[in-house]
Amino acid sequence: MSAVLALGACSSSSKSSEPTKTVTNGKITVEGFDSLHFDVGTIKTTAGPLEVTFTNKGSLQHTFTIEGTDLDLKANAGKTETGTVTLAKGTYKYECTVPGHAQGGMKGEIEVS
Ligand SMILES: [Cu+2]
Repeated sequence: MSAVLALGACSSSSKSSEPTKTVTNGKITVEGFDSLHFDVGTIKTTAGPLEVTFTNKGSLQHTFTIEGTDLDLKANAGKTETGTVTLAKGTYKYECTVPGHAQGGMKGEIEVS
């Protein structure tokens, strides 16, 4: 539990401690974990369609949801969901919408240039 709390404390800034991934060929894969993090913190891409493949590596339900878009991938334990969203230039926030998960660290940003 203390590890989860520490993660939450770190993520009070807009930057997550998770790595940055740059999209190639309009596709990205994201993994979600029960420790309440994704395997990516910042996603960099260019305007246009983005295909997201989200795999839930945990035993809880997780989602990969981009605010302000209709991309809302809900994956049950061990499942993979794929969806495509068209993004305009700007910065978007994404998170897991299961209550408490974003606060625990399941969130990040997409920078579209
Ligand atoms: Cu979650």
